[in-house]
Amino acid sequence: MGQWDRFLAPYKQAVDELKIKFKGMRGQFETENTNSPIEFVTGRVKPLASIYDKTLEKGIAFEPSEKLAHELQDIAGLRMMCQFVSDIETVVGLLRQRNDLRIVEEKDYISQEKQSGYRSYHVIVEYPVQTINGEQLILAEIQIRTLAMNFWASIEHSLNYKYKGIFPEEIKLRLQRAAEAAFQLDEEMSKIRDEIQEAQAYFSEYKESQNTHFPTDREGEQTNR
Ligand code: 0O2
Ligand code: 0O2
Repeated sequence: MGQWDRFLAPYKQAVDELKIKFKGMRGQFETENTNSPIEFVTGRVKPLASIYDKTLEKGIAFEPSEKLAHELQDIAGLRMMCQFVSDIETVVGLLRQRNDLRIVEEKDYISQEKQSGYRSYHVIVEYPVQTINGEQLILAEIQIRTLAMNFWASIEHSLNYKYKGIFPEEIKLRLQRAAEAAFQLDEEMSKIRDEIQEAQAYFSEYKESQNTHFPTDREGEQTNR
């Protein structure tokens, strides 16, 4: 096993474990028939090429080290997507009350969006991973954002690759305007939140009732006789 594989292994474990735990939170809301503030969860270990780019940016050596682990807080990255802006606060509250991780920093790019137009709430956590060599504390970055913020960020991220971070002025302006439009969409949706959630609860009840009316295999056999 290479030294990078060995270095990144606990990060992979942290991402896998946290992804299961956060998806579990969504499941718990569903079991209780309560609208979940979490729509979906994704996670990734930062690819080596991106780690390399970040080390160049930060002027640190590209080698597995304590310094790298300390300076790059998003080698383990989780993303939690929400339907409504107010869900983000609920999710952050849920994170604050967990005792399997420790929050080391919070960055609010929602009330203070980035110059690019980027909006998201970032929580940096320290998460203990159990390994065969004992416990290892891993830093992970959890990005919490609405579906609209996520849509904007993924589009902008792809364009960033194309233009290598140097956008033509017109594209930059359009992206800033698109970010505002996405935020307007979030605001409008928030205003009819109760209406939307009532409809969603009605729809999931309807789906459940449809499921319970499907004949089981055994019933199917009987009716075919
Ligand atoms: P389902 O049944 O599709 O909802 P892995 O491939 O093992 O690393 P995972 O979770 O499969 O892990 O992949 P990833 O990329 O971390 O997470 C993707 C999950 O996010 C998938 O769900 C996607 O369906 C879900 N997803 C992506 N975009 C959206 C979206 O716009 N809305 C919703 N509701 N879900 C989205 P799952 O967990 O595979 O299950
Ligand atoms: P990737 O490919 O997502 O991993 P840092 O640069 O991390 O040491 P900083 O600047 O305080 O320190 O980090 P920040 O801005 O809190 O978080 C960085 C991450 O947030 C980025 O990771 C992106 O995922 C996301 N992000 C921040 N600004 C933007 C933006 O303008 N557009 C988009 N699409 N995403 C953004 P990486 O490593 O840059 O990229």
